[in-house]
Amino acid sequence: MVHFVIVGVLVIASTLGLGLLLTNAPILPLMASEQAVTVDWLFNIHWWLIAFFFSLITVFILYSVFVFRRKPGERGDGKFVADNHRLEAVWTIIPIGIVLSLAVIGASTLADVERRDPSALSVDVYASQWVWRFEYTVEVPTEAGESVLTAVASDRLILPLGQQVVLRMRSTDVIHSFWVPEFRVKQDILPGGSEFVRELRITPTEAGTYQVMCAELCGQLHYAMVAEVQVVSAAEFDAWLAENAGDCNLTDEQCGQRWAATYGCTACHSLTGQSGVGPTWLGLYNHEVTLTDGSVVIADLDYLHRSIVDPNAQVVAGFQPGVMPQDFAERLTEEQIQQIIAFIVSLQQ
Ligand code: HEC
Ligand SMILES: [Cu+2]
Repeated sequence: MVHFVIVGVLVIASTLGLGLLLTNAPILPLMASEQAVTVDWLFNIHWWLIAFFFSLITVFILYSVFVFRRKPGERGDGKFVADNHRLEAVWTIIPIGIVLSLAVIGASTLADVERRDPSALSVDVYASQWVWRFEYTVEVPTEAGESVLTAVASDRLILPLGQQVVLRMRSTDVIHSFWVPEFRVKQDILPGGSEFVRELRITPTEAGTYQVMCAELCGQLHYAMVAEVQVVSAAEFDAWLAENAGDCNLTDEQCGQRWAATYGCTACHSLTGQSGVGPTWLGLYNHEVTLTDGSVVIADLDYLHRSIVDPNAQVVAGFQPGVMPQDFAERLTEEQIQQIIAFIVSLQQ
């Protein structure tokens, strides 16, 4: 009997020590969303269960090894116990209870993380090998007093503090996965066109700069599929959106430069002469380009236009078809395409 009391006390003490150590260890990154609070709460429940079972097993083993070791002069084997139905019932019922409780807690946590706020801000997310693109829909008032919807594209994800955002995510090629560790939640993004949208809800609670990374192995440059996430105040967010919405009032070249950045072109195309995922744009215009079939063409305005709206029609030698996103014909207006071309033309050596 006294053995059970000692073992019980040791198990409790070890569980408390280990549990406090694990739940307070600086293992997880900053908690930066409402959803993270729920996720970390569930995570801590698991730490406590782990601490308890680890203690239960190790304390029993170590206690037996030391206290019940064979002493000098002792002989024979230990007692053989078989068919202890009471013990078997206990070790069946307790784990079932734990597993069922975890199922209930898990389901309620999931419901909490997916809770919908009807006024959530909607952002379209396009994942491609190996860039992220984010599109906001903004209502812009017209001179006639009405308003039209325009899209604001960005290669960074800008989010307002304290408001729920629903990310509506599509992949243009293979499976990707949206993951910002500080927000805790993660969602796979599947190809299948605009009919196949995956949603993820996040309510940022800490202003700051984070990084979204792709959490699904998606090809050669998977590791480089990252983008900046900025959580700013609601006022800063509105100002940023207003600044980027509406018409571009700059020269064609400057507007083109802006679209090339916000639509993620420059993530793959360098302006400095170095090849990246795609060929450099420096000195491209009116120069010879060798294609994969060995033919040589001049990169005139027609060629540039075709390369943007139908990238697989003529593939540059040394590069893979299907790497450049195929949806720019739908995502960009003809005016934006012309402005990007004006920008490419301006990049002479
Ligand atoms: C994920 C990487 C990626 C992104 C993003 C991307 N491209 Fe490309 N692009 C490529 C690759 C790879 C090629 C070469 C293969 C081919 O011709 O399709 C290419 C080829 C081109 C070419 C022909 C270049 C040459 O040397 O002949 C043009 C022009 C071009 N892209 C424009 C754009 C524009 C404009 C955007 C943004 C609206 C863009 N690309 C976004 C990867 C990308
Ligand atoms: Cu990816």
